[in-house]
Amino acid sequence: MTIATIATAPIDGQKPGTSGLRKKCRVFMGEHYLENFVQAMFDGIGGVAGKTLVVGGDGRYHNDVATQTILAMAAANGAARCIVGQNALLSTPAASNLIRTMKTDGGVILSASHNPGGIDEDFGIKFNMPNGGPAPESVTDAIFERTKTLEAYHIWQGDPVDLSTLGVSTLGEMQVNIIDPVEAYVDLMKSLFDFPAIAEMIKGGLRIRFDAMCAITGPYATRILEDTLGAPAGTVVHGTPLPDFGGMHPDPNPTWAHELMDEMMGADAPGFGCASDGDGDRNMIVGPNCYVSPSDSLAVIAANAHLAPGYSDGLKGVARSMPTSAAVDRVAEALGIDCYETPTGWKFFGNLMDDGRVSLCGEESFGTGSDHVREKDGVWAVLMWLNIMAATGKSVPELMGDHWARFGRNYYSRHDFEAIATDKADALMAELRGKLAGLSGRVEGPLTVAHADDYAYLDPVDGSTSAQQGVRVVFEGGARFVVRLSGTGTSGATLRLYLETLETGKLDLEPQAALRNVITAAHAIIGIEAHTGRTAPDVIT
Ligand code: VG1
Ligand code: CO
Repeated sequence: MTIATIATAPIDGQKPGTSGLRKKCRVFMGEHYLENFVQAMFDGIGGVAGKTLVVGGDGRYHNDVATQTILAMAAANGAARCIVGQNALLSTPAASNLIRTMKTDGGVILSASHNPGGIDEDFGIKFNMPNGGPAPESVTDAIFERTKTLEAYHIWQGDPVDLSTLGVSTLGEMQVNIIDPVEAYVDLMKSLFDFPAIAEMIKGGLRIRFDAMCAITGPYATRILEDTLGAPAGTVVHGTPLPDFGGMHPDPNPTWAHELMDEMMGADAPGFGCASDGDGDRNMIVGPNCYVSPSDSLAVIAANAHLAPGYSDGLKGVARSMPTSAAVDRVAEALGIDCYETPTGWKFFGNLMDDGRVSLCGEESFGTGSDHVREKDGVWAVLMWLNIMAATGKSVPELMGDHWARFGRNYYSRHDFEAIATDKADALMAELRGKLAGLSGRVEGPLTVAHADDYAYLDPVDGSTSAQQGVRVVFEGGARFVVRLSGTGTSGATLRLYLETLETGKLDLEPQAALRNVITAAHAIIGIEAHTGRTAPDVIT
């Protein structure tokens, strides 16, 4: 039972992307691979000697084994203490909460989020800072640089930790606390939302369906909706986290949460439907026959958050990622609060929240959250919607109808073209960037390009910059499209095309129909077919 220092060689390609390092599970299982990255991570954050870390993940295949490796390496690198969710489980927002409230030095979260799990699917790891949020680029760059020079790693060699039993034990000199992964999170939710009012609404007959997609939110949603708020057993479906997510693709959108969608669009639909992703930070909200786009969900929450006790003083400000629709901008304007635009990825919101500039953030990719943690939060969004429904007495379709009547409707859709050869995707982006300057004035059907650029962000808090965050083409009148390549995929490239147009008159169009001219113009300008051979997207949200 000793600390071993194991010689290793740098491994290529360990560059963390939008949300940490994501690779095929078998890559992580390769000799020294995880160990190399974890050592680079510890070194990149300035060492872990004397530090306290939170460790946990979404329960996907390899989660438990990887947790043991991380604990053994934390012990060998001199960490004072690790706080670990029982059975190595922690949703991403729950981990963020523990990192913050237990005043730790950060945490290691194991997840590939909404990507499928299993030995032949995806695995991932990321470091979160003491504020509970994902590491900024300066830190992930330092980690990446370290992976290139690493020659050895340190690991405690001894019996593994019993992850299933709550309590305190030791690994070498390091203390290990196994805690209930759900409890502190439930307390946090109780402090923000009107649980008695929601319970009353459920007692009054509101039927809820929560699809946990065999991923991490099952235990959280069951404890909150069924055990605490009194919803009947069976409200939460696919509620047990499984290593392969039961074969489901745990991405809460109409394509992958099709069972929920079928039920919600059916004759006997419950009054409220919702789903969350692999690691519990995403959400989808659906009413009976009424799909709520994530951009609209953010806007509705912005307009109504003051109805929840935790937000009764109003919002400090709001922020959305650049490709997210401007629906929330219109609400912010009406409320007289600031609205920030940031690049894709939750890490950009952290500085704004820490600086007290915003309390609500959201992305078009089914991510919504607030400054209660520093991650997006799926169960939080569900409870926020339920709180708004309880406070207003209105259904999801009524809330949407009222919202559009007041603010107009930003018709919105995202088209994903998946598994494109990386060189083709890069060539497409390079050609598009090359012609941006000449696009102004170009006419495509009824649309005329007003301006086009490659989005660059200047962080107003720390002055850091991030370039090449997505090409945007804006038409006269305000319709627009945005194109960028995904930073979270593990095979080939995924091209994301984001489409938006504002309507103040016609509020009940089918979104794809409302966006037809923008879609046609986008294809003509980008040349998606010429570059990739693709004419239609793989996933539409
Ligand atoms: C996607 C989404 C982005 C989100 C990221 C992480 O990134 O578009 O909005 O922040 O996933 O979400 P990309 O680079 O593939 O477009 V999750 O639920 O990993 O934490
Ligand atoms: Co996620």
